[in-house]
Formats: sequence, structure tokens, C-alpha cells
Amino acid sequence: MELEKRYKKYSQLLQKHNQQHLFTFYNQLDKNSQNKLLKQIEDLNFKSLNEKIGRYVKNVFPVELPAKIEPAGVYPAFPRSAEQKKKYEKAKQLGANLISKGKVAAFIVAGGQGTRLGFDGPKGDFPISPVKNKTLFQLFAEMIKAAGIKYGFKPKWYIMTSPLNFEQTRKILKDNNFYGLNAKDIFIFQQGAEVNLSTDGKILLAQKDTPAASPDGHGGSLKALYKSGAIADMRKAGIEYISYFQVDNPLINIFDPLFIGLHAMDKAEMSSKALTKAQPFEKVGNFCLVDGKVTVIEYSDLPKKLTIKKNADGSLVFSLGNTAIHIISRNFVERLNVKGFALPYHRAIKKIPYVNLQKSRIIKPRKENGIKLETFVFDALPLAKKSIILETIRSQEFAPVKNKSGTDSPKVARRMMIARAADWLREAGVKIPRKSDGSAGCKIEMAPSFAICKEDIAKKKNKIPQIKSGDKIYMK
Ligand code: UD2
Repeated sequence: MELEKRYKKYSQLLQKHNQQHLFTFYNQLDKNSQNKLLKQIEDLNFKSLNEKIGRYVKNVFPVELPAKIEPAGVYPAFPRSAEQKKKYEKAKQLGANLISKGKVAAFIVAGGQGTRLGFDGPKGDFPISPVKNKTLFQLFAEMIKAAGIKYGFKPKWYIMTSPLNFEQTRKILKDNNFYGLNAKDIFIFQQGAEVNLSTDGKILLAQKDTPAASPDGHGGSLKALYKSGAIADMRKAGIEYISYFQVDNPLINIFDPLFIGLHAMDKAEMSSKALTKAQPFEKVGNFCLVDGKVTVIEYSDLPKKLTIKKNADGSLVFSLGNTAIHIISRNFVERLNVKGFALPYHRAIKKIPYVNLQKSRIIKPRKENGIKLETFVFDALPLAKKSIILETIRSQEFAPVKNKSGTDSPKVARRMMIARAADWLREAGVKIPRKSDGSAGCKIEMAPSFAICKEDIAKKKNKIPQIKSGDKIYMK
């Protein structure tokens, strides 16, 4: 349809939905920009837009919590009975078997930017390793490559970016020769976006020809995996399990036979790893049981009474924190998409730059002025027919890099990377120099090619040098 006709059609539609301000500058735009704006308006789903405005802008209700919230059951990190030990051993074997048959793929949600770290660019490009300063992306790529060699299969890596950092991420991977992986084994795709709304339900304009929008949250991955063709690609490659992880955790164990094996054995559809919270109010989601379904309730939403509730032995009743590490069955993602599903939106009130319609220029607001809507992947847990949780040990698998300093900072993550390497070496009988506070008296970086789990060390013992206090050691 020619421009003029499309303009007329959408003018009426925008008017009907009270969004006609989007055309304020239409007549000032050149043909390309007019076309660009029309295309973005054509992509809007007005029915769901109205629902969102009604539910998340105009009539906002406080988060409705279920009446009965119970703690969720968990497989402990170490088996507690002979029977459980047997099950874990079987699961490990099954998991290793599934990995070596190429039935498990790595999947990273990498839509996030390094903004909170004061880093300009995709967070995956943030340098983190303690000796070589490798980036998060490089570490993950090396872990994936090492798993391929260890288990004798051709690993595939699915990478979801946001529309904002897609090109940049692609360039980073390409410029670094895909960190030694095969380009054709990497499938990179974009998540969806959600328009940003003013507090009175109007779509904000980011530019005169562009409605303001932001990534639709990591929950968008479940739709984007399907829409992008990643799921079809997995099916073709015989991949049945998706190992989901976040871009911020350099201690992730991507191919964990025990976790994969337990998920498969129990015929679960979406499973999670949990850690024991460091303190009741730690900023991680809480694993709970609601109507018999595993459900994550964000730290900000769990009532204080439950957050601090203790068992007779003094431990927290709601002790299981969300690490955002999941195994998701490919079938589950297919089923959701074929049947149709919707995850709830979470709203965040933010400072969103916008074009002021009267002043006709971009304003960077000092106060919160708009609403961003996101979905969260863990809200899919209750949709799974079965969901298991495996406890993990923080020092072994969870060092998220989120803040510039303090908790979850690069400094803490680097310290934890060194501590884990020292731990693995110590367990293999290697003497580690210690500082007076017990921490490692040396800097160690263990490349994934050296070990992706502590059991790998045994085979490398002859490659381990003597470690002296103050040493800076890189093992590959
Ligand atoms: C998340 C969890 C929290 C806990 C914690 C563990 C939420 C709301 N909270 O906190 O419960 O599990 O992680 O570390 O998730 N991402 C995208 N696209 C988006 C938004 C995010 O790909 O549109 C990715 C992002 O690149 C990162 C991950 O999702 O890998 C988590 O995002 P975040 O850093 O915003 O989550 P955070 O730290 O609030």
C-alpha cells in the first residue's frame, strides 16, 4: 500500500486507540522516515496494547500473592541417603550420555548491557577473568568448546541478544573469531521489544519517527527461541535439552551431567538450580510452591513475615534463591508456542528519554516519567508439567557480575574465580599458599581448557606447577 493510504488507515486506528500523537511530526519527516514510522505502527498489536495499558498503567493493583505459599522441595547438592546417592550416580551417567549424544545445547540470555557496571557495550564483552582478563563471552565460549572435547560432541550455542545490542554482539563474536568455536554452531537471535508508555498510557516517542521501546525481558526468550527458528534448528540437530544461563555468571557450569540427568530422569520440563540464600533479604528470587507448582516470588514481593520465617533448627523456611540457571526441555518451549501462552508483565517505572510534542525536542527526564514492561523466564515454571530444583553451592557456581562495587561486583567475582580454582587444586592434593584470612595467597586462573569441573583436575596433575605465595598462574 502506498504511504498516503497507510497513513490514513493508521491515523484512524491511532485515533481510535488514543495514540494519535505518534503522528505529531509525520508531515515533517522525509519519505524514508515516514515509512519507518508506519512500519513500527503496523507492528503494534492494539488489542494487547489496550489490555496492557488497562492492567499495568491505568488500574494498577498491588502484586497479588497467592493465599498459600509453601517452600519448594529440592534435591540437595550432595545426596543424603544411600538411595539418593544411587539416583545421583545414575543421573550423572544419563546426563553425560545425553551430552555426548549432542542432546544438550547451551543457551545464553545476553540482552543486558553493562550499564550498571559503568561499561558501555553488551555485558558479555565485560573483561572478568583474574589473570588474562578474558571477557564473559570468551569464558563461556571456551567452556562450551571444552565440553565438546570432553564429551566428544559438537556443541551448539544459542545466543539471545536484545534488539539494541544484536549488531554489536555479532561484531564482537566475529571480530574474535567466535573464540575458537565454529561460526555455524552459533545461532544468534534477537528477543522482542515492548513499547514504553507514559504514566497516562501514551506510547512515548524516542525520536520523531520512532516509538520508544525496550527489550521484553528474559521471559521473551521463550517466544524468541521459537520465532527466530532456534527451536526448529534444535529439532533438526536432535537437541532435546536447553541449558539456560545468564550473561553475568562466570562460574556457570553449562554442561552439568547431574542437573541434566535429574531433569531427564524425572521427566521435568523446566528445572532450576537454587542456592541457599546468604541472608533472608538477599536480592534473588525465592523458590516457593504455589498450588503444587514451583514458582519464583521475587525478593521484593515475598512478604517480610515469610522472608524471615525460620524452621525449628534456625534455618530459613524460604531459603532457596534463584540462580537463573535452568534446564528447559525443547518440547516444552514448542508446546507453549504452539498452544499459545502469555507470561505476566512486570512493570518498572523509569526515566525514559522522549520527544516533547510541544517543544519538538528530546528531553532526558530527571524524574521517572514512564513505564517499561518486561516478562521473566521463571514465570514459565508453573506452566511446566514437572519442575525440579537442584541445590548448588555458591562458591562453585554463582558469582554474578552486576554492580560496579560491593556485592556482586567484578572484584568479588574475580576473587571467587580464584577461590574456586584454588579449591579444586587443593582437593586434588595441591598445596595452595594462603593469606592470614585463609584466602588464596596467589592469583590463579584456570582456563576451561584445563578443567570445567573439579574431576577434570585429576588427569592434569602432572601439568600443575608448584605454587608459591604471590604467584600469578594461568593454567590451560
Ligand atoms: C535476576 C533475577 C533474580 C536472580 C538473579 C540471579 C530477575 C527479575 N531477577 O536479577 O531473581 O535470579 O538474576 O543473578 O530476573 N536479559 C535479557 N533481556 C532482557 C533482560 C535481561 O537477555 O530484556 C538477561 C540479561 O542479559 C542477564 C539476565 O537476563 O543475562 C538477567 O537480567 P538482570 O541482570 O536484569 O537480572 P537481575 O540481576 O535483576
